Amino acid sequence: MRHPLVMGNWKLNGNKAMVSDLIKGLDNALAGVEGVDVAIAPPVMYLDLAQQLLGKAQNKIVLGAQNVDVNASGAFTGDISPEMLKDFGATHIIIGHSERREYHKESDEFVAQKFAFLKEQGLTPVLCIGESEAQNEAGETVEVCARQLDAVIKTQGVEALLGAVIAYEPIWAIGTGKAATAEQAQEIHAAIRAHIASFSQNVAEQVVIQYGGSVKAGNAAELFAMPDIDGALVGGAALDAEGFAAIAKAAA
Ligand code: G2H
Repeated sequence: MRHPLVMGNWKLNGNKAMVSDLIKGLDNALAGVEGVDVAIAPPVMYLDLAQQLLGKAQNKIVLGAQNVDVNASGAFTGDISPEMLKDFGATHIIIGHSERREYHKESDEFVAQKFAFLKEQGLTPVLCIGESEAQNEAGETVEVCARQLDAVIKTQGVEALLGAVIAYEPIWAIGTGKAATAEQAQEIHAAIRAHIASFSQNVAEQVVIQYGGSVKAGNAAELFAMPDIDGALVGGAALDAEGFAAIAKAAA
């Protein structure tokens, strides 16, 4: 039985006061919510503060981050290693987000290297995949997702996906307010799972596949009612404690 994961991707937002308010507010709003794993990925600058606040929280909120480098240390200006993330208690690390693929020209192969490095370091990759609007309109959605997954599967074996998280995020739905319908998302999630099952039925059944892209309290329940949607990666709506907690409750 897969356990849903609702993770907040705060992107490039926040300051010390906001991090503090949001974590405390979320902790209050999550009282009594069970049956769902909840995680947050603040900007890396605030991991220290977040770790301290989560240490005092009543509810279990997993700490994550939004990116990692492929190097452990050395002359790599501006980069952050898995060891550094571990040092601040971050365990769930988002990689391959479409914003990084687009703005930082990250390739499938580079993202797969990050995946391997996180696994090697005992961290949980949250691997984002998803198609652009043009690819969607050309009917290439499943092919694009399969290619992005295959960069990991064909170099590390399908078992590498065990314990990792996949986030299916159609790019046309990200931050646009235009979420995929629950039926559209389910169809693609099922196809992604079928692709993984073509390598291993066991891995396909176990791997958590989140949906991401304009998830909010108002559309979360219908998405989570779908058999192949195991929670969500939430951007904009994760910046409001009550709203994000409502999404987590819908997955519980
Ligand atoms: C997709 C998502 C979080 P939003 O990027 O990863 O953001 O919920 O704002 O569409």
